[in-house]
Amino acid sequence: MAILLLLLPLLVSAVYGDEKAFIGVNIGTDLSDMPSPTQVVALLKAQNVWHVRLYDADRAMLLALANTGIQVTISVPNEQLLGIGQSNATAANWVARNVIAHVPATNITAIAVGSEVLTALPNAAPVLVSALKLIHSALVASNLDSQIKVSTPHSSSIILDSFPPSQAFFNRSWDPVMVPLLKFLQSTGSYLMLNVYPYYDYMQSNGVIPLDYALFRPLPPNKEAVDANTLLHYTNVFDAIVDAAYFSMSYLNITNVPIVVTESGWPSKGDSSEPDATVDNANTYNSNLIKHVINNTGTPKHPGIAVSTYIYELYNEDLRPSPLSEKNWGLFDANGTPVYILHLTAAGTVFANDTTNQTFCVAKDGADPKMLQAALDWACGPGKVDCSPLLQGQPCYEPDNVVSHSTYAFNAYFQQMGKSTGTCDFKGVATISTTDPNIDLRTLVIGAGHGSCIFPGSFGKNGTITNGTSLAPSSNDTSLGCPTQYFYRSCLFTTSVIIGAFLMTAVFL
Ligand SMILES: *[C@@H]1O[C@H](CO)[C@@H](O)[C@H](O)[C@H]1NC(C)=O
Ligand SMILES: *[C@@H]1O[C@H](CO)[C@@H](O)[C@H](O)[C@H]1NC(C)=O
Ligand SMILES: *[C@@H]1O[C@H](CO)[C@@H](O)[C@H](O)[C@H]1NC(C)=O
Ligand SMILES: *[C@@H]1O[C@H](CO)[C@@H](O)[C@H](O)[C@H]1NC(C)=O
Ligand SMILES: *[C@@H]1O[C@H](CO)[C@@H](O)[C@H](O)[C@H]1NC(C)=O
Ligand SMILES: *[C@@H]1O[C@H](CO)[C@@H](O)[C@H](O)[C@H]1NC(C)=O
Ligand SMILES: *[C@@H]1O[C@H](CO)[C@@H](O)[C@H](O)[C@H]1NC(C)=O
Ligand SMILES: *[C@@H]1O[C@H](CO)[C@@H](O)[C@H](O)[C@H]1NC(C)=O
Ligand SMILES: *[C@@H]1O[C@H](CO)[C@@H](O)[C@H](O)[C@H]1NC(C)=O
Ligand SMILES: CC(=O)N[C@H]1CO[C@H](CO)[C@@H](O)[C@@H]1O
Repeated sequence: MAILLLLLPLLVSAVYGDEKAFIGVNIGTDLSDMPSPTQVVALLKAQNVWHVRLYDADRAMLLALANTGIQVTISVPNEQLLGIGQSNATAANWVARNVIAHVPATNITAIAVGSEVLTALPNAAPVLVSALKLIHSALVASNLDSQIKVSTPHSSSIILDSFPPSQAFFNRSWDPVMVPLLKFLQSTGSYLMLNVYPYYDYMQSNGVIPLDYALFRPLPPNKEAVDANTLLHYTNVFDAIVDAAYFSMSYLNITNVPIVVTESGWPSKGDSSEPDATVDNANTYNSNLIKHVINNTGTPKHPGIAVSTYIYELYNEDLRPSPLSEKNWGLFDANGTPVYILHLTAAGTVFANDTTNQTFCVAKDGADPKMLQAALDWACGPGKVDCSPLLQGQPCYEPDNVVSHSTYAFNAYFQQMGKSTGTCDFKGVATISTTDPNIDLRTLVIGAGHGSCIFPGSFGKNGTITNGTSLAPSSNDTSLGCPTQYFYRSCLFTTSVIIGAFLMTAVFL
């Protein structure tokens, strides 16, 4: 028995493979100003997102995703399910139009047939498995079945008694669908698609589920949930739900179907009845979720087994119906501006860059222009900031005033010095700000006709974070010569002043 138990994890990992878990995003399109497919793809690339799920098979979107390396899950919308489930020809047609027309240029890797059909459209449940099978046989006919998986996303509410996870089971009313469905997934090497929303579990628990447990925050040991049957410790709701799904499958004797979480997220805003839909909570949930998934942590039942997850969702969808939270699940607004900056220091591979503690250095309000000028000259000279974007005709020349130019230079210096303590002072004329000066200034003047002045460490129009490396000193040159052409007005420093500049360093910084 002991040997069997020890072997089990090995068997599972042999069946599941040693795939690395990935993070993807869902792309809902209920926006009044939906970005164009090329803009969407630009954002995905800038943010290092290589896996997306569409809620349909929009032609323009699939064309924009062609030759990008992005892997795409497309969907059969619920409205089309009845037709497809009842007619081989309709299913074959759907595959011809939405799949065969796009592969291999567009890397379609899965088809989600319907969305939460058992709970959202129970009338279509009798044809669900048939729809999956007909789509699959159309793929087989085109020899695409090994590269494109067919499945259907479920709401986790079909799992009953989900704590402790070891006692969970699928609502038995759905056995006539779930049993053949799981056999289909098993025989085709596909996976169970599951939508996991600790937010709703937390909301509906009336205080039984601690917020920290839903947000993957550390719990005191006495608050950790322990499954009395398995003695497995659960440190977060997400794992408990995924394990409940594994146990529900094994209850039906299915032990080798992996799980992909097709939706998970947290809203950043809600109405008065949704006090925990906040930017902080959304950021904490999604940041922790991403770290958890990418680390291949797996779950207590299947540690190390990939549970790839698609974040819900890329954009805030302002056209979604009430409550307010429905419109606020997105990571970005329609302009591609992040709703919040994820804390991903360790993850690093998705969502571009860590901007934890995003801070900027700006000219102080009401600072003496002469002091600003002196500090600007210092930054562009001894401070080694590349001030060339401030030259006439260059992107950051406008607005041509000392406040704007010194803000650019102060911020560049601050970013280049790794924002270390004391590097945003400049004799008291600079101050740290949490507001992106690029966004502030752009709405005022920068961008009018120039458009591309992007401050180091700030967001570009794409919502991408600029590297800042181009602003680093380009060489080690210690001569501290006076690169006059970079100066806002003129080089105030003569050689004798350079020595003074070194002394001033201590005062300025
Ligand atoms: C598509 O994605 C799969 C991973 O599922 C990868 O193995 C394959 O190389 C990709 N194909 C193309 C054309 O990029
Ligand atoms: C359905 O169509 C596929 C081709 O798309 C074909 O291989 C299969 O035999 C058809 N099945 C039925 C039941 O007609
Ligand atoms: C199980 O599913 C049936 C059919 O949808 C539903 O009527 C019933 O309320 C569900 N049971 C529970 C406990 O949710
Ligand atoms: C699962 O397997 C057990 C033991 O083989 C059997 O008794 C049980 O009926 C099976 N359950 C299902 C749903 O197939
Ligand atoms: C990452 O995985 C290792 C085990 O593989 C685990 O010890 C560690 O706690 C995980 N880290 C996070 C942040 O989940
Ligand atoms: C963010 O700021 C906090 C408080 O100042 C600090 O403890 C933390 O280390 C910072 N994180 C990063 C990544 O700089
Ligand atoms: C968006 O970003 C790409 C590269 O990341 C850049 O080439 C392009 O110019 C940017 N577009 C705008 C409008 O900033
Ligand atoms: C950031 O700079 C490094 C080094 O110059 C470069 O390799 C990388 O591609 C840049 N990243 C972006 C997003 O521009
Ligand atoms: C800067 O100078 C140091 C010491 O002379 C040298 O090791 C380093 O490679 C130089 N860096 C660059 C970017 O030239
Ligand atoms: C935390 C993090 O991933 N920072 C990265 C931001 O991007 C720069 C340039 O690509 C990297 O050097 C940092 O490591």
